[in-house]
Amino acid sequence: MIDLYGMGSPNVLKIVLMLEELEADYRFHFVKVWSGQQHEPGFLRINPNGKTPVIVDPDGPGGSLTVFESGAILIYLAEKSGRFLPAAGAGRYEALQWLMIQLTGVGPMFGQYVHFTRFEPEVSAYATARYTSEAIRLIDLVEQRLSRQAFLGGDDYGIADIATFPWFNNLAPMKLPLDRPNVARWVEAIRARPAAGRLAARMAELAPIGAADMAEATPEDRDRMYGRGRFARTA
Ligand SMILES: N[C@@H](CCC(=O)N[C@@H](CS)C(=O)NCC(=O)O)C(=O)O
Repeated sequence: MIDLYGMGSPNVLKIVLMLEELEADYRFHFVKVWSGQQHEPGFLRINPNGKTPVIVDPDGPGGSLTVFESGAILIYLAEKSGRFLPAAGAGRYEALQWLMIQLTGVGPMFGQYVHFTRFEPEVSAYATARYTSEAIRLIDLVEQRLSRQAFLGGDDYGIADIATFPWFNNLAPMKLPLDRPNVARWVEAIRARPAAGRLAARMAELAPIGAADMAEATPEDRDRMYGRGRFARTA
């Protein structure tokens, strides 16, 4: 059975969706990131970067395998199962480049957008405008891609879609534009998948645990998460 260490964020939910698509046997271990559990020695042994998600697969190549970074985990699970990523050829790189757009663009930029519009809206009008523009630019990029292809990776649903869906499934609560017809068609197609139904059930379980972790965070916990106060570094 695979052990998944995570919380309720899109980076973790993409792994939940993948495991559900694979109908894999897995156990979810909630990591209280607001309380700082990701900085404890036991967690740092499985991810020195101190972030979720991490998986531990007892049935990896040559024995137990630990994988961190959501993109690496998706590629590992796709290669192990032989599903959701072409094994070779141009289609593999087409899918991987759209996976990279999620990992380097959608994830970090939407993350900053949420930080400056929801968590710390009053600190910087410049940052708010910058990340709002970048989030909308990325939505338009995905819209353009999906106007030509059924799925992000190409003709078939795969790990680029699985990685990107958890952010795009949340455009309404993030107050980002919903009037992109191809994005809307693609989101609905993924929502209709049985694995996405199981993901939604898992999200409903995780939401109150995550909300309680956040509510219990001390001012010091928040400073550590945001790298400010006594955690601020200077170059
Ligand atoms: N590039 C990493 C990002 C991981 C990441 O930012 N994880 C967040 C949750 S979405 C986390 O664990 N944050 C805790 C922290 O930053 O201390 C991935 O794709 O796995």
